[in-house]
Amino acid sequence: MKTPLTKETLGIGIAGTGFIGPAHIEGLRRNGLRVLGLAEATPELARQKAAELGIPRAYATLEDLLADPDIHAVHLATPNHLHYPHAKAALLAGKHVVCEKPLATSSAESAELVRLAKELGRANAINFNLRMYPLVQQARQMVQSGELGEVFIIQGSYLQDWLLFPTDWNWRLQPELGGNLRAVGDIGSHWLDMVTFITGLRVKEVFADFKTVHPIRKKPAKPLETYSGKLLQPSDYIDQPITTEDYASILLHFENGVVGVLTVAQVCSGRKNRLFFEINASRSSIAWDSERPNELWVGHRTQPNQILMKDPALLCPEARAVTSYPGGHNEGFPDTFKQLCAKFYNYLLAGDFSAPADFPTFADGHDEMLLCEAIERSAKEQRWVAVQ
Ligand code: NAI
Ligand code: SOE
Repeated sequence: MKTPLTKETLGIGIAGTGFIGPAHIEGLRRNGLRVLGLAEATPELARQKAAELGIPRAYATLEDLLADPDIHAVHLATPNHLHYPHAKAALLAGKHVVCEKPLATSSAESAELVRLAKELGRANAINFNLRMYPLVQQARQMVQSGELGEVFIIQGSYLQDWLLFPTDWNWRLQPELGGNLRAVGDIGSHWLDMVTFITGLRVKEVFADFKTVHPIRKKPAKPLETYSGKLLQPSDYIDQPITTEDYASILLHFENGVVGVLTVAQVCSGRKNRLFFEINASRSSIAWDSERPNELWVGHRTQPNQILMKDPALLCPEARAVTSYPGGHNEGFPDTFKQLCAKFYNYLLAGDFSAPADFPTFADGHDEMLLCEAIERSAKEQRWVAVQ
């Protein structure tokens, strides 16, 4: 009989340590979990990053990482086009997998990963980490307990400014690396996952309108990590035609006759990384802004509106479970990684993968792919498209 894994014996590997890989590492370490090794784009970079991040093993390739029997779980924080081949290889090597979003670049691929994980009995998560904000969990409880009444409208936006200038560049702008959808796949996916998580309502059909504000961008001659473009000089750029959307507005029909609208854009000066949702229901409304994540607005018609500040003493048990600090001690983006890692590894170490997961799984990643494909088709054909 195999000895069950414990926190002490569990070894974790990570592929990709650019912008977000280190947030995974930090989230793992804050849970007392052991990050044993990493793989990078090249063996030299792996050695350099392992030294910088204090990780004992640097592998020459992902295959080497997967061949290490001391590694039981793998985090994939690589560019989007690598998620499917790497997740598949990791599952086939018997590893549990936490994959960055999007899960794949097509629903055929994401469906295969869901099937493989199930057949091979491996724990799996997609990093829709924003679910783990305490006040997002609180919003879910408020909607699903019926406290707000019957939901009518779900609206909001996800806006950023880091791709505002035509000289702003990242691999996400290249469909062969980032996928056919850009703003929608990169950040709209977080919003869609969040509102479906909060309300429990699936999107039935969509009508999308896209715009590419910069049909030609200036691409730097050498690759760069996310958000590091601001450090470049305006020399050594080449003209690159852009086929993916800088902006999208999407009309949404949810189950139960609930309607909604989402706007996403990566060219909105001053909006650094602002996910905003508002849910209007028959008794009250709620709204939340990821740039002020410790405040939940509650709107009323017949009494003054309220701001609920994050304070575990005032939160429901689900929200309290993802809160590490008392009221007034603000929690933010890195804490969502800590909380997602806590939930995933508690589940993994408990060992019963038939139990329902309390974190986003590959199945959620697959749902998101189906939704994104409907959005892409709708924008192309300029009509309502049903989500498969
Ligand atoms: P990045 O470009 O900053 O980092 C990617 C890293 O992957 C780089 O270090 C690169 O050298 C490495 N890499 C490339 N090819 C590799 C290979 N074959 N094997 C191993 N490593 C390889 O990109 P960033 O922003 O960190 O994004 C990575 C992924 O994380 C994306 O899928 C993105 O959508 C997702 N992401 C999710 C966030 C969230 O909040 N959930 C936040 C930021 C990114
Ligand atoms: C870049 O747009 C990005 O880092 C996304 O890739 C993340 O998923 C989001 O959390 C923040 O913005």
